[in-house]
Amino acid sequence: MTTSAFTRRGLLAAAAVAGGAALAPTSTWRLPASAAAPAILKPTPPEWFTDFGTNAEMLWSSVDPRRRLTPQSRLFVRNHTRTPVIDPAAYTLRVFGDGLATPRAEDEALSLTLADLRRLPCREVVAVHECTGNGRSFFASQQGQTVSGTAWTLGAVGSVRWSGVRLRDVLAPLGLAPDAVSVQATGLDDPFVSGGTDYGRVRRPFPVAKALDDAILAWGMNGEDLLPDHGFPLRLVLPGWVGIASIKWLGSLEVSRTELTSPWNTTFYRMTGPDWPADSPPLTVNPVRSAWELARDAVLPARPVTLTGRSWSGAGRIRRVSVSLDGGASWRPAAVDHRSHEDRGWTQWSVRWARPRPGRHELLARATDEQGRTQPLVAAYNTQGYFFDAVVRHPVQVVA
Ligand SMILES: Nc1nc2c(c(=O)[nH]1)N[C@H]1C(S)=C(S)[C@@H](COP(=O)(O)O)O[C@H]1N2
Ligand SMILES: [Mo]
Repeated sequence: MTTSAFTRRGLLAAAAVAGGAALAPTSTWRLPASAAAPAILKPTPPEWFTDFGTNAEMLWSSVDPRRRLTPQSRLFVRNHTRTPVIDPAAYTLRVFGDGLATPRAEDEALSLTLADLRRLPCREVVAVHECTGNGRSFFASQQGQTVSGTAWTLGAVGSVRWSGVRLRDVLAPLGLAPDAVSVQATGLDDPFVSGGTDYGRVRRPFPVAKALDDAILAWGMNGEDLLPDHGFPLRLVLPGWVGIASIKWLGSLEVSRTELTSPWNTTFYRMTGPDWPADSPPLTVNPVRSAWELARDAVLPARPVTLTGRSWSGAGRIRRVSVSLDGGASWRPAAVDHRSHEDRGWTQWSVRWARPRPGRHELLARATDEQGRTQPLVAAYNTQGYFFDAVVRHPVQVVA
């Protein structure tokens, strides 16, 4: 990466925008929001999604087993407020902080346009994208525990091909202070207000080490521009990490020589409750999970059938998957599709059920990743219901 990726003209233009940015409220970047505007703009029909208002969950029963990547139209949406509509021509990414080689205050942030970013080498990354709270409803239904937050089953996840630029290629021409440690990403969506508290704009810090490793600033998914709901025109992607780390509608990046914090790494998205220390760290790498490509309580005919599902881990590849067709009494290995080992997407698997007998059955799938992490049988309780990684009991009905 060389500084020539930012042309002199681009930098001058950026400097001009930076000068004006302090005067221009972010609302100039957006169409007028009406109070009646929906929180999610893409269609979320009931055959593809469970509607949670500001959030929408992908239905595993709608997943096409022949398709490895999740189409953008089918991907879950998790909004703290509502999807903003941003004019890409007026959009800039503001970069500031004392962790830059030449420190910049917020009001003198460097502003990068999409054209500036598109001059850098384009990168594509296939990776699982998943909400920290995926599977949360099973704390109640499977473990009898009360937790707060959206009652997802297992569909707050997808596997997609991101396209954009590496964050390290964006930072290289700016240079970092030798002791830069933290980067805070802030979204352009409305401030998040909950329980009478205004938490400000959705934002979360992450280590410079992750920024320089595999962080991406993405404008595309599966070869299309991002949809507004998924962060158009630009979002951060921290592969393998909890969904909240991948800030949508990325408005600014602050690079700092001190550890930055936000409610999204202190109050939210860390483990809280009686079993956790008060200083439990912010959640980062996603755990191991598995899902069957079936509706819960799916009705199956009593004849031989091949069942399919997927397993994934934030820490790397899936090494093996065990399945049980009898509620956990006996286990067998699933047939794992090893083509999925070429990238950071999820792993598809299948199992032949030779003699399904009429009645109710529970299907279980349990994966192990290449770090040796195996899904537990009970997930660790925490009040906000994060990281439900236990084996999920999936009921089906076989009819004669
Ligand atoms: N600006 C902003 N970024 C955000 C959020 C948000 O509400 N606002 N939600 C986060 C959470 S909790 C998740 S799980 C993912 C969801 O991304 P998606 O809606 O594109 O699937 O975005 C993250 N980034
Ligand atoms: Mo999330």
